[in-house]
Amino acid sequence: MSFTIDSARSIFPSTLAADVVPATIARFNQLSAEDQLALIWFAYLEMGQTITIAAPGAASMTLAENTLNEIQQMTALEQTQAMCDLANHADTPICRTYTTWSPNIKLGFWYRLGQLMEEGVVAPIPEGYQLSANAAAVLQGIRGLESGQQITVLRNAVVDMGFDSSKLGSYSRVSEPVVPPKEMSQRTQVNIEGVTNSTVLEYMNNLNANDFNTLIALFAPDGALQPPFQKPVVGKDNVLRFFREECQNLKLIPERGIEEPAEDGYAQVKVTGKVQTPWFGGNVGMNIAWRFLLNPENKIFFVAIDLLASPKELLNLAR
Ligand code: 45D
Repeated sequence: MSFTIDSARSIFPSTLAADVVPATIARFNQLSAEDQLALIWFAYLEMGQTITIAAPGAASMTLAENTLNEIQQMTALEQTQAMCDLANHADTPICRTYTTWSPNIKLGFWYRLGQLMEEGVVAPIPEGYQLSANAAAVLQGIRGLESGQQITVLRNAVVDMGFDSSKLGSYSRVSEPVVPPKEMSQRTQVNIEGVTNSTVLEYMNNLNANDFNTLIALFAPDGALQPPFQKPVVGKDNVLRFFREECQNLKLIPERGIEEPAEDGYAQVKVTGKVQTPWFGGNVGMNIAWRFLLNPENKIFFVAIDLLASPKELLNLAR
């Protein structure tokens, strides 16, 4: 028996991911658009009291600028409608444009809209808006999550909005320019208790250095990467595009791991540790597991990245 991407997905099956995140998103998606916007507004304001979000890079703002200007020209009623349209996945020009954007541009767009709403330049959530009982329950659920899970819920809510990409036909994707890799002298080396596999160590170091060309050479041609709560991204070209569009300036802080042989000369390695996103820097450390399956040539056939259910999972290195 040889591994397939599908069978590779279940290596280290005892890994407990934060399923509360997709469960929360599913409940959120049942709410009316008005409730969704108000709920995110309240969640965002509350979270802002304990964790600070970094201003997005200038590039993502420029790419969303036309749409932001367009919204500012609207009447308050039209502005509210445009935001509800995004939550409703409506077929409008703005929703179509939104769908072409990478996650960081979508987040930057909402970051700016939030500021404009706070300033009263864009229609705010009405003062005294009453969430429905269901929406209040979802918000209460979000309050109980770890900060890494909270920001993942917010990110996924934002990424899901807009017109359905599968109905858009062919379109060109819009993402921030790729930053140059870090100078050799600026690079850091990870140290992972229990792990010496060179491919795994280089994976971490090259991702931390934004050196995506060196990073992608660690993958098998048919290799795949499965981001948290997503289907695998398959094939070197797609994985490289994913790195360039969604993985700039991450900070991976792997802590410990286990390596063991698998069938057919493959090897499986599980690593746990923290990841920081440039949006929140050191303020939020997400608890993460990487589950690698390496082929006999020590290339990455599969790697899954999971957001863990709890800090306790950082110590779970069982098969
Ligand atoms: O609707 O090894 C308002 C991979 C109200 C790569 C609003 C990885 C109305 C490989 C407030 C205006 C990437 C997989 C909205 C590793 C309204 C690899 C605005 C993992 C929407 C390790 C809301 C990386 C706003 C990971 C502005 C796990 C919300 C990265 C903003 C995780 C929310 C990154 C933001 C995460 C959330 C980032 C900025 C979870 C950012 C989250």
